[in-house]
Parts: sequence; C-alpha cells; structure tokens
Amino acid sequence: MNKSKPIATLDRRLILRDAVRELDMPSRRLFAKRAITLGGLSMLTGCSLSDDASVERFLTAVSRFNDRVQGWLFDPKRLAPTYAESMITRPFPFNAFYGEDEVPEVDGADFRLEVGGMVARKDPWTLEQLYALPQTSQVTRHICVEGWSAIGKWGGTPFSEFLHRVGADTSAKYVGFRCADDYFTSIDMPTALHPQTLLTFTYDGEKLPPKYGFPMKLRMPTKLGYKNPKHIMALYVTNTYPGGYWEDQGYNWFGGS
Ligand SMILES: Nc1nc2c(c(=O)[nH]1)N[C@H]1C(S)=C(S)[C@@H](COP(=O)(O)O)O[C@H]1N2
Ligand SMILES: [Mo]
Repeated sequence: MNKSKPIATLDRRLILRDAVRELDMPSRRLFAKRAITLGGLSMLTGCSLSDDASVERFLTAVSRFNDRVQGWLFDPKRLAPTYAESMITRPFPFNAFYGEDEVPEVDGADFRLEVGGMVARKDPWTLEQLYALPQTSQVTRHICVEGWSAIGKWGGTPFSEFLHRVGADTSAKYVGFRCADDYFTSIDMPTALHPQTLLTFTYDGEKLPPKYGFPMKLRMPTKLGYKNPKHIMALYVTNTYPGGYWEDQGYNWFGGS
C-alpha cells in the first residue's frame, strides 16, 4: 500500500469502480467462460478473506488490479470460508441504494415468486411452497465493494435444488433477478449451481426481516454484496445478458472481484 495515501482516506467506491472497469475490459472473453469469484480473486491477491485485516488487504489489492488478471485461473468448485456462529457480526449492517426507512414492504400472504425463461415449470411459488423445500444454513462473510464486510447466518434452500425443481435449462448462461425495490441483477450459471449459493428465507434463524430482504435473498458467499439480490420477486433463466442495477453503472458483472 502507498503509505503517503492511505486507502481509508480515499473514496473506495470510486477506486473500486475504476478497478473493476479495468478488470472487466482486457479480459472480457476470459471472464465470459470463467467467472471471477471471491475465492479466485483471493488466490490472485494472496489474501485469505478470513478476517477483517485480510479483507482490508484484499480490497486494497483489488483496487490496484489491472490486466495482471489475464493469467487468472478459476476453480468453480472452490468454497468460500464458513465461520462459527460466535463470529457473527452483531448487528449485521444494512445496505441498499436507499436508506433503511425506504425498505420495501412485501406482503408474504399474497406473495408469489415468478419463475420464467428457460425453465420447464413456470408456476409461481407461494412462500409456503418455498419453505417446504429442503433447508440448510451457513455462516459466511458478506463483502461489500464499498469497503466493509460482515459475517452473517443465512438459511434457505440450495439454489441448484430450486433450479432442478423448476426444470431449469442449466446449459443456459444466466439467471436474472427482479426485486421489489427496482433492483435487479444477474449471475452466471456456474455460480447459480455453486453448492454454497442459497435461496435464503431466514437470517440468524429468524424469518428474513424486511431490511435484509424479505421475502428472500439470494446469498452467494463467492460474490460481492451487490450481486446478492434482496426482495426477489421474479427470476428467470436466459441466454440474453440481463445486466444489473450496479452492473449497468460500471460495476464488474461477475462481481466476485
Ligand atoms: N433488492 C436489493 N438487493 C440488494 C441491494 C439493494 O439495494 N436492493 N443492495 C446490495 C448491496 S450493495 C449489498 S452490500 C447487500 C446488503 O445486504 P444487507 O442489507 O443484508 O447487508 O444487498 C445487496 N442486494
Ligand atoms: Mo454492497
């Protein structure tokens, strides 16, 4: 790190936005085949992402990225670290593109998850049906591109399980998400099928509170925070690049960066 210009005093969001732009361009073709994940990037930067200091070093290294990344190798089976429940960050931070007083209120009783695109079964899902899917939970670190990270516990169903139930064409390239607050994002199919990618309905053992994304959040510990959509209303499988709220403003689409 450049000692005369400590990173903490710089606008991290802008630095990272520039960095991910650079990241995105020279290697786009490579990324199209091999999605960047946090695990992969941590290998490249030599940071373990297991504690606050290493996440800090990682974000600094990512902010200095350039086309070095062309030599990148990504292992889609790599797992993100998991943590003991005693390490959960309390209170877990809230973040969105608006303040906490504007969190969307979704009525669970009326709610139906829309499923579309390249899937065999497009019937909408009630919350009761979703809660009846096999459930698991994991304690993982959420890393926001704005320069903070926090450990939380999310519970839900493996997203791969859900995709199989709806008869998704898993040879398709993308899964796109639309949210109750006009947020949207999309992920690559290998990440959708990653064993740690969960469609979550609980936070810390309780029904997902509105601020953390009721009725559901897609939780991917291998991706940066902004790739993890809250308040999911609709999802669809597609070969047409769907973009995303931040992605369309210049953030790296793979968001594992
Ligand atoms: N629907 C929706 N999902 C979203 C966002 C948002 O503004 N709207 N913000 C993203 C960002 S940048 C982060 S860091 C996390 C924050 O999740 P949290 O409030 O549970 O910490 O949600 C992500 N998913
Ligand atoms: Mo974020």
